[in-house]
Amino acid sequence: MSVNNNHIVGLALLIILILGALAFPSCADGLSTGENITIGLVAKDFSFNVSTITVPAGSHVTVKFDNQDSNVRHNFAVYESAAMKETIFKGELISGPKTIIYTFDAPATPGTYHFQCDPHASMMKGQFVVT
Ligand SMILES: [Cu+2]
Repeated sequence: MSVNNNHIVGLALLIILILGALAFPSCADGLSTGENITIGLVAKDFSFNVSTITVPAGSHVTVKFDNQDSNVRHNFAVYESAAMKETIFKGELISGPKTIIYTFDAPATPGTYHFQCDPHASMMKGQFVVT
């Protein structure tokens, strides 16, 4: 009795390819190969819960933003610096208490950028570090 080994090997390779595709889904835009990063960010009493956010260059960033201030509009926005000459991401303002999911791609160039809440930039700000 003979077993078709080539068929078994082919099937095993196919399974490996499928598992690989599931483990490393392609990015939505189909262009970047950046990894996915999820960050939890809380706004409370006109303050963010973190002062530094660090992400890999070119990563797909998901920010789960939790605005806990009742009837206060906050957002999360990233700029090249506090001068705000270049906008990297500008999240929609939401009035608390509410959560929202923001998604954007981190800059491809490593460096120290700036994040803030636009209406309260003097109080709600930090470093957005790209490595
Ligand atoms: Cu704010």
